[in-house]
Amino acid sequence: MKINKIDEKLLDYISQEKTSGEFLAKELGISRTAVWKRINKLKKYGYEIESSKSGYKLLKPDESLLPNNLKKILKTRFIGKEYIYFQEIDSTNNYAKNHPELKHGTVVLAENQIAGKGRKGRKWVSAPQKGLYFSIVLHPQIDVSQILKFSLTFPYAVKLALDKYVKNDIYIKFPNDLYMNNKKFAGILLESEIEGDQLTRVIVGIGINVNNDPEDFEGLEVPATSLKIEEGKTFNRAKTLADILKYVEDIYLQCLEGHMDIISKVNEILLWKGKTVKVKDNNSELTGILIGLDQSAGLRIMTEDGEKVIYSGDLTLRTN
Ligand code: BT5
Repeated sequence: MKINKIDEKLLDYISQEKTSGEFLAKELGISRTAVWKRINKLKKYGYEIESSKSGYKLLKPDESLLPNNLKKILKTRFIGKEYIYFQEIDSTNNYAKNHPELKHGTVVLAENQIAGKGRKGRKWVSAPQKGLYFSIVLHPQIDVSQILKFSLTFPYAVKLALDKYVKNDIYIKFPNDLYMNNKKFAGILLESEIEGDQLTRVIVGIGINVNNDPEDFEGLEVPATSLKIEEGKTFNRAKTLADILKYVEDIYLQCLEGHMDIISKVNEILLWKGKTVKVKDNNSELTGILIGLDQSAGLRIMTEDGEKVIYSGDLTLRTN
């Protein structure tokens, strides 16, 4: 469900001060009962709204991911200038894919995804109102051969943005998951459109467990965690999102202009370097010591048969 303009206006009023139902009804051109119904709907979606005889007041307004709040704190030039906000959707990546008209830099965000996607048809579990689930639409015009290197921009930018707020070290698991204390707290799904040998449109889907609780990960096959669980505090999601978008923009531009050696940067924080890992890709599997990234962002693995470089696959730590 998309929060419509009337909901947004209503939230804008009650985020500033306690506002009477009568005033809201007049300003929004709806009845007082309709105001009350909308307030109840918003409460159901997780907004903390204080209601009393004298009116309504939104609690913690600076933490809301609503467009009016994000715009106040966003410091980017083009990423997030167009911002589409959903209370609930199937998948923000699907929405972006199905809307080719979306401009370069558009961000699509949802408080809840009922069919959040991972890679290879896997699922991304999106606990409502607790994480950050969004897609960035980019029109990069780069050579297809650069995709893997280009894809490192996003986990690296997320790591740098979060480093300011966290005590734990953040690692990147090839190709672009984010880990803390050997547990996954964020995943990235890139969906690309290619014309000739040019990458013309990329949808960068980013899912981050921010204030998620342990029970939100029940049934997952990988050890999962959230920033709140590892850091023992609740995060302001709006501020976190604004910072991430700023870092994504900066690193994206630096990489495109050739001012950053993203491969070396990621190499420094690559998860499981020096450890024995298993890499599974479709029907093949190999085991060896993870050496690091090569110049094309492929993963170097020292196997019993010598060094191999892989460009895709799922990594696990060999435990025996
Ligand atoms: C990913 O895939 O990690 C990419 C996830 C991208 C999610 C974002 S949310 C916004 C945008 N819209 C979408 O529909 N998707 C993107 P992959 O590497 O294939 O990992 C998927 C696996 O991670 C699953 O099979 C689970 O084992 C695990 N998983 C699922 N939900 C998780 C969560 N919330 N936290 C940690 N692990 C999770």
